[in-house]
Amino acid sequence: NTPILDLNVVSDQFPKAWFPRHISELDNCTHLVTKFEPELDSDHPGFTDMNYRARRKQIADIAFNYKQKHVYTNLKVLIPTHACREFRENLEILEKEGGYSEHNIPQLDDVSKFLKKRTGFQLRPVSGLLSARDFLASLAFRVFQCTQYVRHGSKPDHSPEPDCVHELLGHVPMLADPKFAKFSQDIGIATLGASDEDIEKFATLYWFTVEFGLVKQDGGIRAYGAGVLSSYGELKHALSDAPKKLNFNPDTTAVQVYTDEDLQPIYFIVESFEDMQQKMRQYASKIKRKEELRYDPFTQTLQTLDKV
Ligand code: NLE
Ligand code: FE2
Repeated sequence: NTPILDLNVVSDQFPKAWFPRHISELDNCTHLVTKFEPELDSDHPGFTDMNYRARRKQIADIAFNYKQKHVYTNLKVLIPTHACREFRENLEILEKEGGYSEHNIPQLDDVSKFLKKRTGFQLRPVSGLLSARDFLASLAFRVFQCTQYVRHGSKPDHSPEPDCVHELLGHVPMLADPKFAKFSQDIGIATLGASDEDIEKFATLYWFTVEFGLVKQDGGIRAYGAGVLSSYGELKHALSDAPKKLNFNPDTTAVQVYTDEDLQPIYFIVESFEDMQQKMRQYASKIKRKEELRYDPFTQTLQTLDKV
């Protein structure tokens, strides 16, 4: 009789059968031996030095909260049932060719080259939150401005501000879709030279589509907005019964008040990407502007179209 070895059962024969088998599993190896710490040991030279102890604690927290794969593996569980088709397909390609995996945060430049080949979009590093006018203007050139830092390790499932998780897992897969890339660029072009009031409306439309949009697909509702797709908490919330869901209509969506601090209380659903694109085009054509613009990819220039 050969005994069956179950690695998860702690027996006398195999007292600690589990051990890390991949570098990422070191996330589970965070048990500390508290012996010589300044907080606990009165003989420690730093015991009475409160500044030193506070600094030690800060440094220890960073190490403790370091999670290599938490966000990626959790999101991957929801994606099959919660993300739209275009997102799922492109994430798969990014895993094959773009260096995406739970063990690796790819470099901006590599992802930018990947996107450039697929849809002509390129990523550009940005130091913080840009004004809506500047951010949207860059889309006109198929340039997407990306933050570099990562969210704090103590709150991995939702971040109110963009970070590299949001850019890479939320935006990039959608920007790899040709139709969605065109849609994004069209919003950008529509904002050029617009009044502050119109910029505000376009920024709101962008918010409720590219950032937090939901789409009808395969008989259900799926997420395509990057702010939803990069947040485990928000992705669950968005498709639950908790928030209000309204039909996308540029005229009303453009003036909907929104919060950028927490989970969204309201989402807008589009019938399809084609429908969304067409409605946006109609909306943009009603905006007063001095000139009609077209982007020329050969020279990377915006050209004025002569009015007929
Ligand atoms: N809520 C998103 C996330 O946690 O990834 C970020 C939204 C940025 C607009
Ligand atoms: Fe975003």
